[in-house]
Amino acid sequence: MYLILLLFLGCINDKSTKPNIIIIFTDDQGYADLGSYGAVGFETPNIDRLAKEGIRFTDFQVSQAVCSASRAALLTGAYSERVSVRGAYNHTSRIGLNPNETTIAEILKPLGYATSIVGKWHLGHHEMFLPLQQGFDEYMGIPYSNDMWPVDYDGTPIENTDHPLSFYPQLPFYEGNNKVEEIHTLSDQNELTKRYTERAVDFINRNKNKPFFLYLPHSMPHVPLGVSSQFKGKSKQGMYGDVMMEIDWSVGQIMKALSENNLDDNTLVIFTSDNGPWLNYGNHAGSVGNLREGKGTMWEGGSRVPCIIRWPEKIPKGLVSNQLAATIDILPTIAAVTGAQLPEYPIDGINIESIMYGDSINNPRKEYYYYYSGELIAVRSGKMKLVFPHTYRSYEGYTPGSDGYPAIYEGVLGRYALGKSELALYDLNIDRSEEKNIISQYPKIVKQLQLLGKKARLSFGDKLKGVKGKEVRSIGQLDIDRSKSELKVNHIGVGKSIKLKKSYSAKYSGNGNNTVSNGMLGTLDHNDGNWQGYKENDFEAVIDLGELVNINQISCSFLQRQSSWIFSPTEVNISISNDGLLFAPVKNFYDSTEKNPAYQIKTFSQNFEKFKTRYIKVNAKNVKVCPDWHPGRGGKAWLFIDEIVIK
Ligand SMILES: [Ca+2]
Ligand SMILES: [Ca+2]
Repeated sequence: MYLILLLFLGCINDKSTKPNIIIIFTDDQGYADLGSYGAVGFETPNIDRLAKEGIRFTDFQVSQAVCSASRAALLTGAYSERVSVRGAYNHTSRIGLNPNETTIAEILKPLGYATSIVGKWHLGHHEMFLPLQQGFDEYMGIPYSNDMWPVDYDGTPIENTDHPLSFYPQLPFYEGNNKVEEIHTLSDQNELTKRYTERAVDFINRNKNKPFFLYLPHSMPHVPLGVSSQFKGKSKQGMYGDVMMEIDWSVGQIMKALSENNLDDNTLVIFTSDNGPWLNYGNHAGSVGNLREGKGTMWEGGSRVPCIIRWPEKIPKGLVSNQLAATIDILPTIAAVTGAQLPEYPIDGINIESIMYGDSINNPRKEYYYYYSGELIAVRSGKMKLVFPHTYRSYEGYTPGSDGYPAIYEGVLGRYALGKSELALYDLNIDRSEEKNIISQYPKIVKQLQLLGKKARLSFGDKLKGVKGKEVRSIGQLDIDRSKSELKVNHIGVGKSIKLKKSYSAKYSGNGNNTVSNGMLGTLDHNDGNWQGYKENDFEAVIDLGELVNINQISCSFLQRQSSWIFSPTEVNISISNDGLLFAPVKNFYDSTEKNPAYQIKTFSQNFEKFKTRYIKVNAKNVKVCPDWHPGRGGKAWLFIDEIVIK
């Protein structure tokens, strides 16, 4: 009886002590933009209090220094590359975090947690990708970034359709699965932090009697900055400081709500940022302190963010950890402290409870991969970071913008300089600024890190080396994709010799020279390795069948994915020859380049009766530059081909 009672009590106890979880995720906030991390010109007393009463990390990493990718990693506990989320989605995106992926909200739901997201989602804005389909009970906020709207940098609404920003529709604001409002002006943006905060506090009050998970990805301090009248002009730094002070106020309101509901001790609060500051906005961007570069790069200024975790019941006060840890570690750590099941499919995060409780010597995380948009930029082992040769967006050597405007570089508003890095080794213990390349001093470590790079590439691939990863899972697609069984086609041209007139891009090389005669078709994903990309160039290939062969069909297919600047051809010409010298045209297709956000594979196919030939030439015309209605107007356009099928 006693034992049964104990078990029974144990059960009750377990349920009542499941900690509440709150993740506050700021947007584009720099490493040094909190009092406890050295902020200059403004104060953040409420967030500093979290640090004093919990643990503060000094070497905390995001998976990729850009919005969508970073959020995918936080919510799934997997490297962004594993779940194929890259870059920052906008209203034209036809993809999203795959609904099959398991988020933090979804591991907590079976334990009876109430779950809410308040703020910016950015993992796909079509209904199948929205938070309610990823484990959240409620959602209020914007689906992508607050600068994706038809408003000029000075706040003037854009009516002139020639303006590049007129590409965007009005910024939608969602409640659940529905758009309920639009954000039209800077004064609308001024209210966002306050509105999010009120909703977050309301959620806490409504759910004080059961465990809850609150995910609060603020829209701020991402440009265009917005701050309520209560904080306007309050900081010495200017508008950015004002915005940070309001975010700090917001944290104070949340802590107040916890304490008023007696939830203070049993709530685990995490405060961190999605990536480093967008430095070309100058005084409207944050600060990296002494770190190198910022958002959009995997130098520490882009990837390293502040992170504070407070949980009075378990975490000792005032800890500072210099251990390597990352946003991907949050999911497994939450799973460990709540007893939640880990996702069914492999993830990359590690339970860092031991660090959280004060172990400053042992680190369960030994290594880390720095990826950016499919490129393996660097690898870490302990404090050693090996950076691979790559080019990157650089903020150095030119004057940043100011007061809401980005920098002008080479006469173009918002353009970045191009940085170039050689193979370099940095010891982040003594050189956080990544200034001293010490590669020649540590050949053994370099060798070891090169092996780690190999391991990373095997798992997640590397566009810099043209390698495909074995562990990559597919992105969620709105459009119907080719099924796997359709991808392999057997036809007469497979393995036959092929001559290409113009060279394909090294970045989208497919399977090299024989890509269009290897019997493999592509999917809607332009990164799947089966597509060959031509930048500005036309495509022209001659296939030699080796002898005169009877054929009855020639077809070829091209990808249309306009949001990635990939357009189907304006013209496809097929001609044939018996000697390889004199070609006779057999079919010309003409196609227009209409605005079409759908991802499509366009096939051009011609049938023949009793027809013999040895050489087949296919020429496809690239649209060359993005049309006027496209955001990349005037920029070099892509043509993607996967196969010339001969039957
Ligand atoms: Ca961001
Ligand atoms: Ca192929």
